[in-house]
Amino acid sequence: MFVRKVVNVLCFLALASCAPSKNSSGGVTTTEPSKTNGIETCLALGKKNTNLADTSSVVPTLTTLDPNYGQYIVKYKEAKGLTPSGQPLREYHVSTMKLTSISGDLYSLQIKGTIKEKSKILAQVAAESDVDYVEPDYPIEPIPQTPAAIMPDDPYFSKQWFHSTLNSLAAWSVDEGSDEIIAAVVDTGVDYTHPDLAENMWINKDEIPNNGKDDDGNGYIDDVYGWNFTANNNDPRSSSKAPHGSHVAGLIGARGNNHVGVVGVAPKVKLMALKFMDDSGAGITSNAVRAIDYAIQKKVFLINNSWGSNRFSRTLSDAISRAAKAGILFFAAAGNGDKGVGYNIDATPWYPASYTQWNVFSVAATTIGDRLTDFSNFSKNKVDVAAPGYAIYSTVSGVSYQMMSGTSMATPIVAGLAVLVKATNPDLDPTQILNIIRESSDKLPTLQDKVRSGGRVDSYNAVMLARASKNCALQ
Ligand SMILES: [Ca+2]
Ligand SMILES: [Ca+2]
Ligand SMILES: [Ca+2]
Repeated sequence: MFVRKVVNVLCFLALASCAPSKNSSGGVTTTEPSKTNGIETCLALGKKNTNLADTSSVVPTLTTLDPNYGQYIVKYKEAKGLTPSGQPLREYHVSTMKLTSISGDLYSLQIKGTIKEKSKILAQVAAESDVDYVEPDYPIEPIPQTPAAIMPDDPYFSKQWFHSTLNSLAAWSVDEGSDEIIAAVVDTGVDYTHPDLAENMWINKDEIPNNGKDDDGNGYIDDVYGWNFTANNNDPRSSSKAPHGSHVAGLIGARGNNHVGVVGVAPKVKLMALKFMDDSGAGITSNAVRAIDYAIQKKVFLINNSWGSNRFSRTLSDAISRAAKAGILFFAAAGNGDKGVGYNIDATPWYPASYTQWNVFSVAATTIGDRLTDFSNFSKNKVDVAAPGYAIYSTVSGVSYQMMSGTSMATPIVAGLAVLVKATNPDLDPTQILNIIRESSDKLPTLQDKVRSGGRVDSYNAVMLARASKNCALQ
């Protein structure tokens, strides 16, 4: 545990050392156009000019002759009538200079060379008797979209209070997830025909459907959406009696902005349906292990595990180790305690949340008021973060939706967040992704002694930290 902690701290420090504001050229701001120039230009363009007859002259200054640009606008006092490929009126003995007509008296001047050479040329051009002024052809940037501009059209979005706690809208303005990232749902099955899940279901492209053959040679015949390990068939849908897995799947990634239902934490993702608990919700360890091994073999990004037991299993622990070796994240619910009262899993372990492999990331549940729910288990050592887990609205079997509460709901919310982080910066390694989720969580006084990070997850903080970490590779 000590080694794991030290490694994680070091990894995070490596990320934290990246200055988000530093530009990709290594911060040499004297030779690059400043970003503010572009933004000021945008603001200036948005300002209404009430004096249409304004004839105030622009006197060239040191600022407008700024030699840090490659392109300038030259305004002559009168139209020159040159063709677009026209020649400069004076020869400056610089072969890398090009003057082309914009319209009438306006010309575009491109200059290459050192700052010193460019300064000299600009001064010469500006001093020409027929030149009115010279100014940089300032770059203009689009105004960033505000979160409100991308409000999804899913009709039940407003029922999902947790998106406002997670700051989902702002997070999605950075990244919405990716169809390249696979999240395995090891649970009671996933209704892959649900209109809000169908588009985000993983499809086994190596398997030819319904030909009675195991085309990809993984031991499962016609496994297109995943596998049903309880009935040993290729239909891993959840039933209406045990819709738990479909609810979990919708929290990771119900399709967003599709005019239908709800939105998952990652509106774009690929969900793999691995059913190991039957229609009464019962399952056995060996089938959970078969499901985990299926996911490992298909190289998923993460496995969501909203289930557990108070018994340690060597077989299950070894399967988690195989996933760890393959770099697969293993999200585990902290458990719901007994009779509605959560307990410390340091004293009374709950598995798989209590396993100690680096990839086991355990999640407690919070209320709308940002407190730990009464039922949520906790641990300063074994539970990594907290996430919303009370009155959570998501997809269930059939064309249906339901409100559910539990650490089972908090866990896929964090799994969805991991998808957003990975999509924002695909170069992050799995331990860095877990560090980002912990470190970017909103620290809450009531969680300090309950979870390792002391925080409740925040999607926007997490994707911003993931984005800032992109500069790491350049240092
Ligand atoms: Ca197969
Ligand atoms: Ca087949
Ligand atoms: Ca939807």
